[in-house]
Amino acid sequence: MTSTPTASTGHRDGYVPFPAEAAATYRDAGYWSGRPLGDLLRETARRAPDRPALLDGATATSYADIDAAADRLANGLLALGLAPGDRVVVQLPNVPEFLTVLFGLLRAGIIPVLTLPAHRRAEIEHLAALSEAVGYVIADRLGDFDYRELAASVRERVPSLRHVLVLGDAGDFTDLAEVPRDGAAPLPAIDPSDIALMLVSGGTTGLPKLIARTHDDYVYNATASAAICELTEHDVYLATLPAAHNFPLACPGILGTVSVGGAVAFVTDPSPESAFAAVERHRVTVTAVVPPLAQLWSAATDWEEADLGSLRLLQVGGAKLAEVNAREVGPALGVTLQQVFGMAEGLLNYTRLDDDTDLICTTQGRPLSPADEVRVVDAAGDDVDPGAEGELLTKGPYTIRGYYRAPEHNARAFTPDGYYRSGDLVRRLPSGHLVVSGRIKDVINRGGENVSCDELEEHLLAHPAVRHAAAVGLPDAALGEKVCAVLVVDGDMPTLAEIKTFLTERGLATYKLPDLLRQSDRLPVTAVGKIDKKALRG
Ligand code: OOB
Repeated sequence: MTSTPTASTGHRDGYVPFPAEAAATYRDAGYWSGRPLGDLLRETARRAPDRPALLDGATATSYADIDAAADRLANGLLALGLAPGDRVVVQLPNVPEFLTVLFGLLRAGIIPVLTLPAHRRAEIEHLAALSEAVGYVIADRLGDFDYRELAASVRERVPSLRHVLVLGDAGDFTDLAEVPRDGAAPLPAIDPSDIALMLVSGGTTGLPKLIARTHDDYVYNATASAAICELTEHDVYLATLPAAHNFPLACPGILGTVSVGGAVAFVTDPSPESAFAAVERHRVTVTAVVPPLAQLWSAATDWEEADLGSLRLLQVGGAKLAEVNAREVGPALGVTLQQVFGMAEGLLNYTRLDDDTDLICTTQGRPLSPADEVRVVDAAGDDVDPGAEGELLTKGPYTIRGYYRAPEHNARAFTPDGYYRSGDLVRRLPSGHLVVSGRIKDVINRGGENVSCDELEEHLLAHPAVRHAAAVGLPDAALGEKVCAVLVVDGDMPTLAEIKTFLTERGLATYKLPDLLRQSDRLPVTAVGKIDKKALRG
């Protein structure tokens, strides 16, 4: 007799669950619907089997076909010996197979650990060891990077890793296409309060942390986001940012689009040339980008010829979009701009589609859910006056209560009553919209005066020659730290004296003026494309 497999509980060691009382509230209020994440695809496939789920080149794959492929892969993975509750590191570029792999794992109750294509040995080894991953799914190569070499070295160092599954030329490993597709193993019953998948923190210090998201919370994350963005089955979502990142995955992203029966397309190269061609070809209506990319796309409309007429909504988030840039995006690309201030830990803030232009261009949105609890506090942890700057603390129906297997860090990163300390400095407007003013730690201490990097960068960007700007503190014998501005410019590099005059005319205090300027061709970026301050400080 075959019995339905259930997950062993090992994967829950080191998981911080929602307290029972909070969980009951979220369930009773309907935020948690009790559905496994894999059912988002199942439900759409039942309702609209023939609608296109995936657009790739000239091919459209239907919901029914993707649904069946996910089941077959789930069966095959179980037949290979993987078990519900196991963790599998997934590191794929933005290829169509991402969708089947993700849903295949979810259907088998196997927990994907979603890493980014730009992660390298230090991160993958750490994440595989921390999650005690038994599997690692990669593509053979991307550009001139060979993931099989990375897998070989990770496998040597992480004893739990038994299966390396490769999309493309598998070499010594297992070809993903050869995972048995005729397995008859029954798919496990999924507990919706259990861990669905793990995201990697975008944290600015130390090694990345694992963020375990439950079926209940992530279904809500994706479906409520789809509602805010008014996604319908007529929408086509382009995964421009790495698909494993929370923003393109579920805000509303790929999962939100699947939940309403829209179509998803992928690009591995987010440059205007490649992304605009994809927009034109697939009649893309929605996509999400980080601010440097939004700027590049806006500028590129001057020279790229592609027809972007289908695009209705451009979501920009992941880092602060300066007001000057925000004002350009909508008119340049002919879209509604939506600012999204989110975090893999949970809380999402969106400007609403019908917010007025000033709100859209000067704020980073307001919380997604009526059940999101947001506090803005001072250094002592007390609520600041309305409208004043402070650190954002939050808890709610889709915000974690602790990182996975990180008890010491959790003691600092969460308050005793369960709020996540975001480290983000914000001001809250009477409408509930938040204005992000920096990171607690992204401050230069110049002879005892605090200079907010974000504030200085915003002023630098207003200079007509400055395309990108980053302010960093450099060690200084006299001052402790001095202010260095790294600039990417169009045309001639302004002199330090010119920049100082410009900033002074904008009313900036003298102690905030840069002590030195550096010119750069490009600023270093993180795995998802945000400006990498850590690397700049070197
Ligand atoms: C998103 O998620 P993460 O986990 O990569 O990074 C989160 C951090 C936030 O704590 C904040 O410091 C920064 O990135 N951030 C923003 C921002 N959006 C994120 N800072 C200023 N303005 C914004 N609009 O980056 C993320 C996750 C889901 C949706 C969107 C972004």
